[in-house]
Amino acid sequence: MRKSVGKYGLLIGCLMFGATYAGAQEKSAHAVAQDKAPLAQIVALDECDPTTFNAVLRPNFCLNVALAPLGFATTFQDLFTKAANGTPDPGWDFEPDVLNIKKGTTLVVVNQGGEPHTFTEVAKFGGGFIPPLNSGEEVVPECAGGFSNVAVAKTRILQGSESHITDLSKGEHLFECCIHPWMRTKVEVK
Ligand SMILES: [Cu+2]
Repeated sequence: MRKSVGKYGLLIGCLMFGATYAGAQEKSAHAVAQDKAPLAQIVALDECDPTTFNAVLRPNFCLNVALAPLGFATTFQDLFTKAANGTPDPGWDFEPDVLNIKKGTTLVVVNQGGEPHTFTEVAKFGGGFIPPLNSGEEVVPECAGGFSNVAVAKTRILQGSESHITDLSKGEHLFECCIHPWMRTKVEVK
């Protein structure tokens, strides 16, 4: 009996998650439509496993959006192991990877992952400020110093929040996460 209650609980949990997720999607699409300036959205994603991340970092560092009980999560140790092997976890991602926009468009960067990210403009893609996650790449100057560097801290996007980037000049702009530097997006402004 107890077991079947657990199963139903999980099922209801999934249905509720689906409804909340759909609601959030609808709301952000609505907000985009309402704004007069053209907007383009980039989504930050990750699949952090709350149990292992929070044990190492702090309680509630990784919020459970990855459905860890169903296996859709990467442990803290696995994230580092994959990066060290040169095959960083593809669940940590900015979507889309390439974006073409017209000048005057506002970029809306939404963190739908479970942990903080940065959306930091760099001259050249490279490593972030946590060397074991860099797959051997050098730390890029724009990420150096981590959050003790105000310029880096300003580009941080917490879970469930969004950042707006305006006034991008014509040409190519490269953005990466200074924590998980394989999260990369190229924005072409025409
Ligand atoms: Cu990140």
